[in-house]
Amino acid sequence: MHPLQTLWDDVRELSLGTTAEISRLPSPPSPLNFLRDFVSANKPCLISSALRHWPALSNWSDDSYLIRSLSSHPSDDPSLVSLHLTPNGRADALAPHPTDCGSDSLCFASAHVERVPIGEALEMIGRSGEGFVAYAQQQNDCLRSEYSELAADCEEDIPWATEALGGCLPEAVNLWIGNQFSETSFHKDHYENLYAVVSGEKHFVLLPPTDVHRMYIRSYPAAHYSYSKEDRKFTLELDEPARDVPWCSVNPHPSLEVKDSEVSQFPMYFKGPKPFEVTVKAGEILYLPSMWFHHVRQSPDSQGRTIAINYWYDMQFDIKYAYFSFLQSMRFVSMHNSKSQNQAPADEAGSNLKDYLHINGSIPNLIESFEESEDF
Ligand SMILES: O=C(O)CCC(=O)C(=O)O
Repeated sequence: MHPLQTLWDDVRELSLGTTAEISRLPSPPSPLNFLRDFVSANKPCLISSALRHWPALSNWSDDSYLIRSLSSHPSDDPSLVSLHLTPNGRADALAPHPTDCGSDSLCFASAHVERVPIGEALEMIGRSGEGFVAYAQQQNDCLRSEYSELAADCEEDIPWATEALGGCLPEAVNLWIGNQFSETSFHKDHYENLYAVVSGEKHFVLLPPTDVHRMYIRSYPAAHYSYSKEDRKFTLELDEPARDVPWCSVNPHPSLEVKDSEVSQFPMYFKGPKPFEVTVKAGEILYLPSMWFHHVRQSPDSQGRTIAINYWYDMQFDIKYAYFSFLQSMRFVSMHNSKSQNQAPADEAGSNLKDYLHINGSIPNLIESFEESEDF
């Protein structure tokens, strides 16, 4: 067996479990248990009955409450919230390259972002699917800035997590308001994430940092959508100056038409150990450990909406971080000249599993190269 496959199996057998399930706790853990069993082990868990006391759980299903609260800004201007618009609900995700139309090259596409009053944002989210998809979110501590008038309806931190993580308040607290049309592509963050769902459900697919090679991280040219309200049209343009973004190539939910081709392009993902899957319901918190890869979809509540808050705490840049970074910096270059687009040769992290993993009987000749890889 290839050493990488041994690693994937070992972490499951020794720590994470061999099913696609993560640990479930019926109520919040003590800080000590949380630190010992989950943070130190870099292991996710789902905590039920975690937000019972939050007024947000009842208040935020009422649009007029949200609009009233966010219009009572101390200045005369109503506060504006960041609304991310895309043609298909996939922001910060791979999309067909805007100019290289003849091939199947891809780019990394960011959303068109507008700052609008909350009433308009809610209306646009409700109309998602009519030629655009709207997702109210901004990963810049937006609960404590754009939505500060709502902050009293939840907690400024998750107390048992704050204590376990060293006593400092979260670095950022972000609010996400969307529905089933928006999804978040596979990526990882350098934060300990306490992800609290207020309404609707979030569906996570998770992979541990040890499985980094299964994500086929490659460099893609950065691009951004612009949306014209008059024409109701999106255009996708490459960023200027040009820059590349290293991003995960795998979509865990390919449509039936492309499934076979995705499986053959990304066999280490589709044929390796099952990823962990968890649905987080209103009132629950997911502990998503630092450096874990996550892909997120959502289902709305009866009002047609999904609302969540993530608390990003500083992670420890400790020995685990050093090991994970080292692992990510290992690039495997096949001797066979596998054809792969958008990719520097050193990035050919197993576009063809047979080239270097023991799946079909033998491990052919390999060159293993250790190269600096960009953070993402
Ligand atoms: O809820 C989402 O759409 C994405 C959440 C996420 O990526 C995060 O909390 O890091």
